[in-house]
Amino acid sequence: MKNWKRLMALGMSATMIASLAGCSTTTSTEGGAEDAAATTESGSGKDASMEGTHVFMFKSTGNSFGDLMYEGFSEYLEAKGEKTAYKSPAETTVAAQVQMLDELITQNVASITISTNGDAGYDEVFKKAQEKGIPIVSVDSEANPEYRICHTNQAETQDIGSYLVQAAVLITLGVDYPGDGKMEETVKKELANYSGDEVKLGVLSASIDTPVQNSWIAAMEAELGKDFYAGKVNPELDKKYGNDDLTESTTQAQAFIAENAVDCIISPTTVGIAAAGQALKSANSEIKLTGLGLPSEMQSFMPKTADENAFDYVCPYMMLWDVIHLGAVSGAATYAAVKDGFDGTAGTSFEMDAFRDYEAETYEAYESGDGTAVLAGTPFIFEKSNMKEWIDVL
Ligand code: RAM
Repeated sequence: MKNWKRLMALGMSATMIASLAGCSTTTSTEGGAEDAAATTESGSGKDASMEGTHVFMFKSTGNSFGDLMYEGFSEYLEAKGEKTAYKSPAETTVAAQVQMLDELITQNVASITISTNGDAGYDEVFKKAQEKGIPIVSVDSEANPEYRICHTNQAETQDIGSYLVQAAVLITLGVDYPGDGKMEETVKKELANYSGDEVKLGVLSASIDTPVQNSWIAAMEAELGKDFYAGKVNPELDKKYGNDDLTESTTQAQAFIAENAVDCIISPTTVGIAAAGQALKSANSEIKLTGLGLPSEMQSFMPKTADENAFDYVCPYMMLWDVIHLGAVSGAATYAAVKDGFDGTAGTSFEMDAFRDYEAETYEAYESGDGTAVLAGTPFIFEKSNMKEWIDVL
């Protein structure tokens, strides 16, 4: 029996919780396809033409986060009788994605749903897609607003940035997860009584160009600008980049350990946080860790039962959202663009069918940066009381 109440962290709706807890069929292909042409296709097998196929492209292969999004994307679209394919380059670079996109567009795919590796460098290939009438929807990491129908946002950017900083400060001060909706007030109270050395936070990110991580880092910096941090927490983040590669992220985590200049590392990437967890644990470091992680990948670095001392572990608590549902929402946006004339203009909407335990829902596009987005969910906390039940789910 799941502890539903415990899962209500950070305002997650009951429907979403039920759905996430109910989806135990995760088939993460962990590190699965390492080769450059890594592909998973539904439909009639390897030699099938890509024409008419809905392509899902993640930043690179070998990342369970991308695999889980594709799981939701393909499940949603296949239920509608559509053909899907998972295509990601081996390298987490703009150039590698652009080359792959170019080939797919030539093959007349039906749509492209993408998590990008950068803000710039896609114009030419996206223009080619537009000219051929192939819609582009982005998810997780934004595509250029000029060419996308809309972005599928996992959760409010500022919320993610604020919660990550608040968690890192509380963890540094040795304070357990204070409970739903209580993070900011607890940080204020704890810092008001704090007279120790200035807290210094580090960030282990993906690539220096990744739009989504950079937007979260900007949100963290905005959070650190709030009055109650002044003089207590250093407003500058010490940033390092592991390129969403396990080896490079480990090297960067080891650099944090060697320099010993930060109290807590925030890693807003599932690859980075897992690499840092292992590096900090192996080194028996006093530096603590939080960020965005998958419970299955973080189980060795986090407490798993309520009676444990969270601070015996490298990462006392962390957060994420329903990755599978996020992929499904991007699939629904793409489907609406191809079949129902959804053009992503602010104020326009599409209907998403019921998905697993989520009921049918209408998503309305809103202004986001220079383009528009739909909002898929909210972040929630994984901590000692709920970790165990999530390890098999995400
Ligand atoms: C990683 C990716 C992705 C990010 C998640 C949290 O797997 O970098 O972009 O959203 O982590």
